[in-house]
Amino acid sequence: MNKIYEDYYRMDKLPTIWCPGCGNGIVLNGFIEAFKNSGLDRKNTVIVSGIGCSSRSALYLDFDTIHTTHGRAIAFATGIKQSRPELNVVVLTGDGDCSAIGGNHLIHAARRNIDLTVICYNNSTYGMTNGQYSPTTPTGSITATSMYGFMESPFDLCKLVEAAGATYVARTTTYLAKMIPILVKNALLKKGFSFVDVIAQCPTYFGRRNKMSAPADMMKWIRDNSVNKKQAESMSEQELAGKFVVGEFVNREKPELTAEYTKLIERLKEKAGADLAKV
Ligand SMILES: Cc1ncc(C[n+]2csc(CCOP(=O)(O)OP(=O)(O)O)c2C)c(N)n1
Repeated sequence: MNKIYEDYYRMDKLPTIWCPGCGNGIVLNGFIEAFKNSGLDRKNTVIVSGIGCSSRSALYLDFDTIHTTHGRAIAFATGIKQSRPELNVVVLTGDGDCSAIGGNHLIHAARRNIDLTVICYNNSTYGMTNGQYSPTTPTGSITATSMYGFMESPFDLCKLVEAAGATYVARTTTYLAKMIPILVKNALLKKGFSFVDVIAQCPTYFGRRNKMSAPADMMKWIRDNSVNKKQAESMSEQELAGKFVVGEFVNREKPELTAEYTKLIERLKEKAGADLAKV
């Protein structure tokens, strides 16, 4: 194993539970590379995850980590950041974890613009529980809970968090693995709510049901259905249906919640001091 990864993995926890050909390792290695390049201090960083195959990532990382309950990773992360604003708080989560059961935490964390970095391992399914559909499952997909094809429309998580107020929003895929460390590093260094959606393959529970049982078939499917932000601008809504638009969508400045809260505390302390001086 490459030395950079060895430094960041809890080697005694390997091998992972992930199936051969799963995309999660690509996302996690991308995070490690991003973290190393960011210059952030591991000692001031907390990794938070929920429940799911992807959420197992927290267990494998040699950081201060907290593996919480399904859907509540962002809620725990919000509490950690509010009480210790000096920490870098990173959430590693699945599409089910952060946009189904945890969907409300996701939109409100983005609305509050609290300084978290959320990385969504978006494999379009509930991998850990054997492949039920999730809010990001493409329309028409066969899953354990849509045997005749998924009839609903998926969330575009990037558009969702952008509309809710996030300050950094980007998407890439495991096929475009080299983009992961670049976008995640930007997200880590951004003050505010940052979200990186990484489209990943689940050959075992999604691919097998959708005529892509080989991991390489899923990677080709991801490649063939990805369009970059620039190309997407000249495509119609119909042409974009079922496509993964990749790129950096939002990088803006807005007041960040914990910084504003700290300022309020300072103001109130000053006021209390001034009031006391009058007595
Ligand atoms: C409150 C609660 N509801 C349901 C579950 C069962 N459960 C465990 S993981 C999971 C879905 C995981 O899907 P996702 O977050 O997309 O992660 P993946 O396994 O695909 O990486 C579910 C429904 C649970 N553990 N707790």
